[in-house]
Amino acid sequence: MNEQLVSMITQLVMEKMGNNASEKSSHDTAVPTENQKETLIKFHNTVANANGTDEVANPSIIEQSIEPLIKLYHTESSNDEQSYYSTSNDESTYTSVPITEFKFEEDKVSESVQAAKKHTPARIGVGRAGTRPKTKTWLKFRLDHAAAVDAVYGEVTEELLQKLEVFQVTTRVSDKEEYITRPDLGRRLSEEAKTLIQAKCTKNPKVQIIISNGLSASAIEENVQDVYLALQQSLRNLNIEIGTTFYIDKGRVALMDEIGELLQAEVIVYLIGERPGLVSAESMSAYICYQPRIGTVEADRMVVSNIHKGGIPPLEAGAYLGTVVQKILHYKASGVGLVAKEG
Ligand code: B12
Repeated sequence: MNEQLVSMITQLVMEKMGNNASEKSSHDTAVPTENQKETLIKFHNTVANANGTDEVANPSIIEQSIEPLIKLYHTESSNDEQSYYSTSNDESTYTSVPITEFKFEEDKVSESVQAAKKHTPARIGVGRAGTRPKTKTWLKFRLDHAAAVDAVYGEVTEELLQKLEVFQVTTRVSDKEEYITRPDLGRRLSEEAKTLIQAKCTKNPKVQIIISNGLSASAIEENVQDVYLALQQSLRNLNIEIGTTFYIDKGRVALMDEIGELLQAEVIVYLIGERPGLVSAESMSAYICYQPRIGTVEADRMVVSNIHKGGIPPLEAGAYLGTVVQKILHYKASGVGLVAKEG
């Protein structure tokens, strides 16, 4: 439905509600002939019919027995402009209604809020309609929320894993509900995973790269190819040897400790989907740790977060991660330990 028509309908209904139907406008002259008419919309008085009974429950009865309150016709005028005409059951003549273009009311925000809006995609200064959010704000919120749910419940495709040439392992989590409610199970490998990793991976790697959907499969789908490619190139340029990369379904960050223990990796770079917010559902993080082992404290981990096209560009992030790994290997520490050693 176009905006002009919405505006027209709104105006007609408001006139009817205000009993202004008899007030004719200056456009009241044009009366469409029968062959010009194409009934677009009929408005019935569904609150109460002539007998005072409510017939909303059965629209077919309304259709057959009661004249609509307003009928709206569409005609093409000679200069190809759209025109709409209305008739109503309490008037004997056709009435054309002046068409004014519909526009959303501009948001009135102070200069300081306008300045702040330039620096953040956060929902600030979005106005309100009475006590509620405006329709466009509400629809955007619903869209972003739906994208967040899709990201959490979605899966990384087989096709992507094949392109990355990685094999897949599982954690102790059986499904998404359990993944969300039992983070501890996402921090432990399944027995099959341990066997597979030991069979397929190079032991004692300088750098072990691992990938997991975590809390956003969309983040991995969108970013991992570019980040992985740039990270591999960066590490190769720095002559840092990479182990055998693999993919973990439903992993949590601290799972890197068990993997570090199993493979005796010097550094682990863990590419994982971030919990989606309502700004981006496609944001990926890289968690890095020097010699992660069972019992590693959180302070020894580092994170490069917000990797997506609206944040840190994936290629840039990959290249940067290589230099972080180099520094970690040099100082033999990560996180707070690295900061302390760097001085
Ligand atoms: C959820 C969350 C938390 C939760 C984690 C609890 C949990 N069990 O989920 C809580 C509230 C505890 C938390 C704490 C902190 N967080 Co936090 N957190 C996040 C958030 C919103 C999502 C993380 C996520 O999706 N992880 C992926 C899932 C799959 O991982 P997970 O295994 O379920 O959870 C682990 C990680 O989330 C990790 N983690 C969470 N935050 C941080 C921060 C750092 C520096 C590290 C190394 C790890 C880490 O700890 C969890 C348990 O192992 C991110 C925002 C983002 N855009 O990523 C910020 C974010 C990662 N956190 C941040 C910060 C600064 C912190 C704190 C240092 C705050 C503080 N001053 O205390 C602490 C550090 C905690 C730590 N583990 O070392 C920053 C990191 C900035 C940076 N680039 O260094 C982020 C990016 C937020 C931001 N925009 O500022 N965080």
